[in-house]
Amino acid sequence: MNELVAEAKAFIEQFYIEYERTGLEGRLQQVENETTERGTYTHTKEELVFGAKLAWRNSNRCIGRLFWNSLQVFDERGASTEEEVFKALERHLEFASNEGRIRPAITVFRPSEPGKPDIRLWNHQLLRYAGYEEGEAFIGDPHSIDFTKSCEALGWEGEKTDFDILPFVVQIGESPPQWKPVRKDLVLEVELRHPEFEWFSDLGLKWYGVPIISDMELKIGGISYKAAPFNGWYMETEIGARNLADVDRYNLLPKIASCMELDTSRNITLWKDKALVELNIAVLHSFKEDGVSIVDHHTAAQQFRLFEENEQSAGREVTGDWTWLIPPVSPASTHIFHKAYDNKWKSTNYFYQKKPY
Ligand code: HEM
Ligand code: NRG
Repeated sequence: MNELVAEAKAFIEQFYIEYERTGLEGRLQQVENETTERGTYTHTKEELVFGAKLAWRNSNRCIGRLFWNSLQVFDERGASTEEEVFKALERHLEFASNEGRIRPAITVFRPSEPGKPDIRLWNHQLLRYAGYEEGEAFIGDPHSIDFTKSCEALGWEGEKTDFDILPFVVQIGESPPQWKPVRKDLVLEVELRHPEFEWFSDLGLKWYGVPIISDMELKIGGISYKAAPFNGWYMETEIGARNLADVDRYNLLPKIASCMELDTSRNITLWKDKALVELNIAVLHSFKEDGVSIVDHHTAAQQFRLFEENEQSAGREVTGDWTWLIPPVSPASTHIFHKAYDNKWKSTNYFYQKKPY
């Protein structure tokens, strides 16, 4: 039995067992016949919905998995032109943003099939800030430098602010990639301010509201969906302790510490730690005040504990990647730090894939 048939059968069986469906044998036979004839098989809508949710439940690095079963799945396997893909991305953005009450969602485009060109999204996230190298200095997000160059090569031009939203870039097969600016009315952003430090808003910092990872491959029962952008909401540390703080990202700790008038000449003042905490407070305060969903790392850890309990009750083992699950701020203040996780990877999951550019 070939590998695809084996993976397909294992997935279909899991679906029928978890959903307590009858008719497993017939469906297995169908999948095997179809795969032998065409070299692939087609998921039913229900299998696709379950598969996308299951892939989230199996994401070892995700602390947000308590909500795996409430994922909204948009089936866009019928989209075949770049224009149709752009439209579906806009719909996703609008649905997910929901004026701040963010809804976890995934849009699934057609899978890889023999004889059909793949659909690929070049963006790392549907919303992301451009990055430019200007001699020694950077403008914007250094993480985006390569992709920004690709966009420029395709004819896109940014305003060269620190927060230029990059365009959607879609490629079908070997055709030239097509790009489209993201409609401004669809971009939710939060300007950052601090509940006590009045000077904070003068830093002119902001971040977008919805993280929508668009460069991972969704694999369900051996079928590969290379374009399947998904989103939840942010945990504050992703913005406040990494995106805006990492030395190779926006690198803002020295500036914030100096505005706080901390002694940055000696490590023992813990100026970086103090600046980090205040930056994270500013992120939480601003998102909350604007009514944009966000979770702090303590609440996220509690929710993850509930997920672990739910899984145990259902008789399933929780796999996890400890190095990613612990939050980057005060990790030992969460229960996650104090236990071990099995980092075995289940095969229905979200995977990294080779960049198309
Ligand atoms: C990773 C939180 C929803 C799949 C992560 C990380 C955090 C997180 C903090 C680590 C990111 C990093 O360190 O860069 C959340 C929260 C959610 C959520 C608060 C709110 C609902 C989702 C959804 C999916 C998902 C809806 C998929 C359907 C993943 C995957 C990773 C991840 C695949 C690993 C990404 C990578 O390897 O780069 N999540 N998540 N998460 N999450 Fe979630
Ligand atoms: N750290 C990245 C986003 C990674 C995924 N995080 C989520 N996913 N919250 C960043 O942009 O900071 N999600 O689907 O909600």
